[in-house]
Amino acid sequence: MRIVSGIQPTGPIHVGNYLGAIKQWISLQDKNECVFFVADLHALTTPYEAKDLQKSVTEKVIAYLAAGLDPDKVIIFTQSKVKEHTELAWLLSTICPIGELERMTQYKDKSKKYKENINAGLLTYPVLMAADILLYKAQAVPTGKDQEQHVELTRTLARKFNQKFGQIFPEPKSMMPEYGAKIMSLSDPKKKMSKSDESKSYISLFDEPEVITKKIMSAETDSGKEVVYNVTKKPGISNLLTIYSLLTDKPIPEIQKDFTGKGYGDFKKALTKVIIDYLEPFRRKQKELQSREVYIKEILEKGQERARIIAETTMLEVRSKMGLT
Ligand code: AQP
Repeated sequence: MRIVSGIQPTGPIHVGNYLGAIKQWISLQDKNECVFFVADLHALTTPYEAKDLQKSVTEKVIAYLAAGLDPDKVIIFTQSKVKEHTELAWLLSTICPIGELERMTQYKDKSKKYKENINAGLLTYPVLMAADILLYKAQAVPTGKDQEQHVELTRTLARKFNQKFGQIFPEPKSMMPEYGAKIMSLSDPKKKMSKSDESKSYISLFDEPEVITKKIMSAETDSGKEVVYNVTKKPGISNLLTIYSLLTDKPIPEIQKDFTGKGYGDFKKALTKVIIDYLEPFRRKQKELQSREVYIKEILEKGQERARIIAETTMLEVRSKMGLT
C-alpha cells in the first residue's frame, strides 16, 4: 500500500503524536511505500515566528528519525518543497463545498483558540490535507482521532473528483491505533494533548528525566485515590493508564491489579519511570542527530526528489482531466 501522513512544525512532538501517529508509521515502513512529510504549510495557519520555522522543521525530521523511521525505507521531505501540494489544493478547493469546511471540528476549535487570527487558511486546511494525500494516491493515512474527519473529507473530494472528471484517485482509509488515538492533555484531561498548548500539558519525546518527573507528578488527576480506568469519572487517571499501557504493552486490567491498594502517587512514580526509560533511546539519538545537519539536509533533498516524481505524474493526469492541458 502507499501510505501518507505528516506532522506540523508547530511545537515539540509529544507522546500523543507518537502514540497516535508515528508509532504506526514505524510499524508500516517495512512493508509499504511510505511518504511522511513535515507539514510546514499547514503550520502557517496558526501564529508562528518566521525566523524559527526552519529550525522547527529540522527538529521534526530529527524526531522522526530518533523515533525509528528509516530514511532508506521511507520518503521524508518538507511539504512546501513540493509545489504540487498547493496547486492540487487550489484545484480541489473548486469542488469542495464551503459547508463541509465550516463543520470541521478542528476549524471550530482553532477559531476559538486563535480568535485574533481566523484566517482563510484555517478554514481551507482540510483541502490542503486532501491534496497532501491524493497527490500520492495514498490508500491509507495513519493519524490520530483528531484528523479522522479530514481524511473523511479527503475521501469525499476524491469521489467528487472521480465522478466529475474521471477516475484518478483511490479513496484513502484512516488508520488509527486501537488505543492511543486520542491521548489527553496532562493539565486538562478533557482536552486532547496538543503541541501548541502550554508545555506542562504534554510530554515531549525529548523531555529530560527531571522535566518528565515534574510534569507527570503534577498531572491533573481526579477525586478518589484508586488507580482505576473510568474515562467519565476518572479522565485524568484513565489517560495516564492508557499511556502506561501503550508504553509497556501491558493490558490496563493488569496494571490496575498491580496498583491495587496503592494510590495515585505510587502509580505516577512508576509511570514516570516507564516514560523516562522508554524515551531514553530517543533522547540519545536526538543528541547524535543534532550535530549531523548535512545528513538531515541530504535526507530531505532525496525525499523531496522522490516525492516530486510521484507528485508531477499525478498532476499531469489531474491537469489533463480538468481541461487545463
Ligand atoms: N493527543 C493526541 N493523541 C493521539 N494522536 C494525536 N495527534 C495529535 N494529537 C494527538 C496525531 O498526531 C499527528 C500530528 O498532527 P499535526 O501536527 O498535523 O497536528 P494536530 O493533529 O493538530 O496535532 P497537535 O499536537 O494538536 O498540534 P497543534 O497543537 O499544532 O494543533 C496527527 O496524526 C494527529 O492525529
